Amino acid sequence: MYEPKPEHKFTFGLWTVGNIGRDPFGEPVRHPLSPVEIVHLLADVGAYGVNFHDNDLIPIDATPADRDRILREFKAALQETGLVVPMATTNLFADPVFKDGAFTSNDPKVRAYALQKTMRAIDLGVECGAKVYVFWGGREGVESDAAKDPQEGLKRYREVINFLCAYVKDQGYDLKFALEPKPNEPRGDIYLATVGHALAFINTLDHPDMVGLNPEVAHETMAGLNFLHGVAQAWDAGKLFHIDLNDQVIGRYDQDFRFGAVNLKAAFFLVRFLENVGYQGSRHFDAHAYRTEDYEGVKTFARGCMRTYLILKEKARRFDGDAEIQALLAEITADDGTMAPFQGGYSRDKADALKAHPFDRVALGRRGLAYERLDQLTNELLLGVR
Ligand code: GCO
Ligand code: MN
Ligand code: MN
Ligand code: MN
Repeated sequence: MYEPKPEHKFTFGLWTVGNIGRDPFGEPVRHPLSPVEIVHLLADVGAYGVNFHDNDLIPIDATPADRDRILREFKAALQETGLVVPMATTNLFADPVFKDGAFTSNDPKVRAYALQKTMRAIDLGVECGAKVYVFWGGREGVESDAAKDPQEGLKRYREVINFLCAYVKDQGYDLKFALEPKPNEPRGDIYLATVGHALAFINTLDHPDMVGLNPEVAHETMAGLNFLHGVAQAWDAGKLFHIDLNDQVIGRYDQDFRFGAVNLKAAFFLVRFLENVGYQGSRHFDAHAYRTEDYEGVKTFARGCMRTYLILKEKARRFDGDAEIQALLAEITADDGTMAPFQGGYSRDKADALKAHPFDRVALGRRGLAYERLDQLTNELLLGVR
C-alpha cells in the first residue's frame, strides 16, 4: 500500500532531488549528481517522470558536441528506466545576464537573448517529450519601482508569451504553457505574484487557450494565501495545467519542504480536491531535502512526498465515506426546496418575487452550523483514530 505507480503521475525536477544544499549562507553539502544518476535515483524511488530546466540538463556553456552526448545519455537513461519527461522549462534566473529579469529586463538585448534561449529550450523540451512548458519568472520584477514601470513589465511579458505561443503553433508542437506565480524571492517583488494575477493576465494574451497555471504550494503560502482556493479557481477556469507540490511556513524564506511537512491538513484538502475533481496532470514535487541530508536522506525525502500524497488520498476516500462526516455535511447544506423559485438565472418576475419574499432573518442567523464538530472529526480522521 502507498507504493507510487506510474498512474499517480509523480514527477520531480532534476533540480529537486539534485539540489546540493547551497544556501545564501553556506556551501553545498552534497556532491552534484549527473542527469543520468538523477534519473536512476528517481526510478529507484518509484517516480513516474522527471522535469528539467534547459541548463539542468545541458550546461549553459556546453559545446554542440557536449550537448549531443548529454542528450544521448539522458535519453538512454529514460529508455532504460521508463521515466518520462512531462514538463520542461527555461533557466532564466541563474546567469548574471538575468540579474534584472529576462523577458522584462530593461535591456532589449537581454530580452532578445532570453527569447532565443527559451525557443531553444522549448525545442529541447519537446524533443524529450514535454507536453507542458513552465514559465516561472523568478527574476521578472524589481527591488525598486524606480527601476521599472510595472505596467511596462507586464507589456514586455505579454509580448514574449504571445511570440512564444505563435512559435509553438508555427513549429506544430503539441505544447501548453503554464505560468508559475511567486510573490518574491529571488527578486524583491516578482510580477504576476499570485494565481489570481496570472489568471487575469492570461485573458489579455493572443492565445489564452494555450496558457494556464502551474501553482505552487509554497508560493501562495509565502503570499499568505490559501493555496487550495487558488488551485480551485485555476481549476474552475480550466487553467490547472500543472502543479508544484511542496510545503512552507507562512512568513519564512522560500523553504521548499517535503510535501506535507508543515501543514498536513491543508495538504489533505488539496489532495482531496485534486483527486475528486479528476485532475489528470502531473503531481510534481518542487521541493528538496533538508540541507542536513545525504543521498539516502534525499531518497527518504522523495519517497516521503509520494507516500504522504498517497496516504492523504486514502484519507480523502475515508472522509468522503465517513457516515458521520457525510451526515453533518448533508445537514449543513440541506435544501428544503423552498428557495427553488429564486435560484438560477435572472428574470424580472423572479427578481420581483424575491424582493417581496418575507425572510425570518433572526431565525436564520440563530442557526448553529456544527463546523467545530466537522473540523474536529477531520482532525481525528487525519490523526488516525477514526
Ligand atoms: C522556485 C520555483 C522554481 C520553479 C522552476 C520551474 O521557487 O525556485 O518554484 O523551482 O518551479 O524554476 O519553473
Ligand atoms: Mn518555488
Ligand atoms: Mn524554491
Ligand atoms: Mn516551482
